[in-house]
Parts: sequence; structure tokens; C-alpha cells
Amino acid sequence: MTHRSTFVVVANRLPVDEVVTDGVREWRRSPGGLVTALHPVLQARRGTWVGWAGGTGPAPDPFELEGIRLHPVPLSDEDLERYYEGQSNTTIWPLYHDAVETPAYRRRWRDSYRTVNARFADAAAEVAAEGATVWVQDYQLQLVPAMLRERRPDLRIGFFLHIPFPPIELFMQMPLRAEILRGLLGADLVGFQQRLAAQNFVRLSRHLLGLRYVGQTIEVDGRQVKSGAFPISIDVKEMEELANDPAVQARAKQIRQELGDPKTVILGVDRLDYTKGIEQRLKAFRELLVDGELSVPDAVMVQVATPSRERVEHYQTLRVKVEREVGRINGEYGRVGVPAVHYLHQSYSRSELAALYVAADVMMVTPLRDGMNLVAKEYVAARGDRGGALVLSEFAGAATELKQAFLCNPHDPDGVKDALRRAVTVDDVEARRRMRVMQRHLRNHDVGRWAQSFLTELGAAWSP
Ligand code: ADQ
Repeated sequence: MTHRSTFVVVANRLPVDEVVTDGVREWRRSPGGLVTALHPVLQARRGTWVGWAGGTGPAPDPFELEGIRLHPVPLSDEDLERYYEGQSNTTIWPLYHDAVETPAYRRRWRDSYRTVNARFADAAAEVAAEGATVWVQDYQLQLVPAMLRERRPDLRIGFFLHIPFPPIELFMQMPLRAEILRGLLGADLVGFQQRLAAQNFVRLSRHLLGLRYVGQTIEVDGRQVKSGAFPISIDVKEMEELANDPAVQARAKQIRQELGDPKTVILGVDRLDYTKGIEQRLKAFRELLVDGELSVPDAVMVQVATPSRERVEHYQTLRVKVEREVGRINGEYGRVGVPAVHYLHQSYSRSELAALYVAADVMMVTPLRDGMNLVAKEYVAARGDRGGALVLSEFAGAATELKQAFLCNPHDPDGVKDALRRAVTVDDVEARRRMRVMQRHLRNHDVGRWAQSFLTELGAAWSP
């Protein structure tokens, strides 16, 4: 018989990876803020996490890892192509990010999105105990709250959107618009990264469905649906400890040596995604080289771009564009053994990332639109007393909190250039002052507090 939990998390992906060592397959917890934040609650409540385990075909049987029950949901090759790569990442992802790439709409993707969302709702309904709290995550599963309420009206349902929620004019493009909105309204609490996103949501409810709202609470079929901003964060202590680890410190020194001991190391770390503004940042660096304000090898740039959604066309095009720009800069400004841009299309361990953060004088986070951006927060947490400067796009959710960063509008090349110039030339005292203020903010707003405030607002007893 299925074990029923009083606390259930539903997300597209399970927080585990299957690794094969010496021919033996085993599951390992994957690193990530969400699982770190929720782990204590899940453990204390013998909670269950419902999600896709990776791979296609039949799902593995439910299993337990480090005190959490994992309940895999199967996806077929066709689901992966239509629900995940199609509707989630070629329709919703670009549309919700200001349509910085043109969203595509296909009937078969929508049908698959419905089917897969229903499958997740079925799984959640199966594992949730009477009166349980179920917390649904992100844009791949926006129909789940209503589907779950239909199956299990006894549940307390929360939903959190990790990416931006677009203004009405953009949202209205979507053929599935009313269904998605009703899907979200199936929750008792709908959380967003930003206050503006929550406002977009309540206004849309009136505009599209004629619903009444007072403040951030919407009335739907005699129920009250609350909404609000819950800016996500990172495990600040973990990143601070990692950055202070002697091995990480030594690795950071080594990285600087390997880069030829430059005066200024400029760093970018992102999933290779067209929302992240990677080209804009390369352009700013190139123009400062052209103007002679920066020169190689005094200044070098490291761009780590994790492979992401590689079968989706927009991502293939982006990769070509980024690699062309890197090649152009290196062709013009590199020397034998000293490239201007070190481009790494790879995924890294947490400790290697921390070493890069420690090694970098300037961190460039320049998304055209981003729900939050955890890289910006990780960099600040990793700095300690070492100063350093963060160039941050105003279009990242993180900009609302990290006000002492060198803020810029990534759509304005002169603005990015100017912010980079200021970050490179800022004096140590000023750099440390800015960093300290941001660190203090993060220490008081870590991911644990994020989860706690959401669950408290949802009315779920918080007992990690
Ligand atoms: P993402 O778009 O994935 O997340 P982000 O918030 O920056 O963006 O998180 C990326 C995470 O991946 C960071 O923890 C980072 O350290 C890690 N990472 C990046 N490059 C890596 C590499 N090469 N190797 C290993 N790890 C790497 C979405 C939204 C964001 C929102 C988060 C959380 O788009 O806006 O902040 O969810 O809600």
C-alpha cells in the first residue's frame, strides 16, 4: 500500500540523479536550493516528493533517500518533446520572459501539457494523506493545482512560480490562457518571486475571468485564493562555508594562476539560456577592449555556460551565437596561451563554482529577464571580506534586494559597459562596503526563511 504523507512537494524534476559507479546504479541527492530548504520539513513530516526521475519509459518504483520519499512520475519520449521541450520550454518559458525569443504555439504540445499535468495530479492525489499540504512548483505544472483540487478537495494546496509572471498583454497571447489561470487558481496560495508578478496575476484574474479581488486575495467559486511575493534565496551558510574551505581557497588561487595572474578576473556563470544576457555581457567586454579601457592579459573573462535544453532550437541558435562571439573576441584580442575569454560549456561541482566565485573580481549577471537569479546571491555569499563587485541586471528579481550591486539595463549596451567599467575600477573600501550590506541582507533572507514564510502564509504548520 502507498504510504500517505501530510506534506507533499510536486515538481517537474525529483531532486535526485541516478549515478552509476562500477556498474552499480544508485540515487544521489542533487544539489539545489529548493531541496536544501525543504529537506528538513520533508524529513520531519515523512514527506513525499513527486516528480520525474529523468529518462523516458516506465518510472522506477517509489523509493526513499535520506529520509525523503521519492515518487517518480513517468515521461515518454513524446511527453518529453511535447510537454517539456514544447509547451514548457518553447511556449511558456519565452512568453513569461518578456518574449525575448518568440514563443511558439502548438496544439499537440498543449494536449500533452494537459495529459502530463493530470498524471502529476493523480500521483499527488495518491500519496497525499487526508488534509495534507501539497506544494506544487513552477511553470511546467500550472494546471496541477486545479486538477488536484478536483480530485482531492480536502487538501491545502500551494503553488510557487520560479520564473516571472508576465503582464496581461503578453499573457493574453497564450491559447491555453484561461485554463492555465484556472489551474493556478486551484491553489490556496499562489506565490511569485516579485510583487509586480503577483499584481500581474490578480489583475489578469479580473481581466480574463472577471474575478473580484481585495488586495492580493482573489475570490474564486466562494473560495479565497491568496497571492503574494516570496523572493527565493540560497543556503547562505552552506555557500559561506564552502567559500571559506581551505581547499576551495587554494583552488581559487590556482585558478587565478592558470588564468595568468591577471589584475581583473571577470566571471559569468549561467545555464546557456537566451534569457541570461550572455551575448550582451560579451559585447560589453569586447567594447571595453576595443576602446582600450581594458586589455588582455590584465583583464580576462571566464564564462561558464552549463549545457541546457539542447534539443530546443532557440538554445542551439544561442550556442552558435555565443561561441561565434567568443571566437571573435579571442581572435582579435587573445594571444598564444592567453585567450581573452575562457568559455566553458560544462557543468561544475559546487566546490569548483565556489572557487570561481572566490577567484572573480567582477561577477556579471546580466539577464534580459530572470525570476530571481541565484548566481548573483551565491557570488555575494561567497565573497566574505574579499570585496569584489557584482554587475547586476535590473531585470533580475535579485535586483530588488541586491541594491548595492552595479545595476544596469542589459538592453542598453552603454549601460552594461558603464556598469562593468565602474565595477572594474571600484576601490577596495567601497567594494567591501557594498558587499557587506548585501551579505547582511542575504544572511537574514536565506532559502529556509523563504520556505518558512510561504508555508506559514499557506497555513501549513511549520515544523522542520
Ligand atoms: P535558473 O534559470 O536555472 O533558475 P538560477 O537562479 O541562476 O537560474 O539558478 C541556477 C543554479 O544553477 C545556481 O544555483 C547555479 O549555481 C547553478 N549553476 C549554474 N551554472 C552552473 C554550472 N556550470 N555548473 C553547476 N551549477 C551551475 C530558475 C529561475 C531563476 C530562479 C531559480 C530559483 O529562472 O530566476 O532564481 O529558478 O527559483
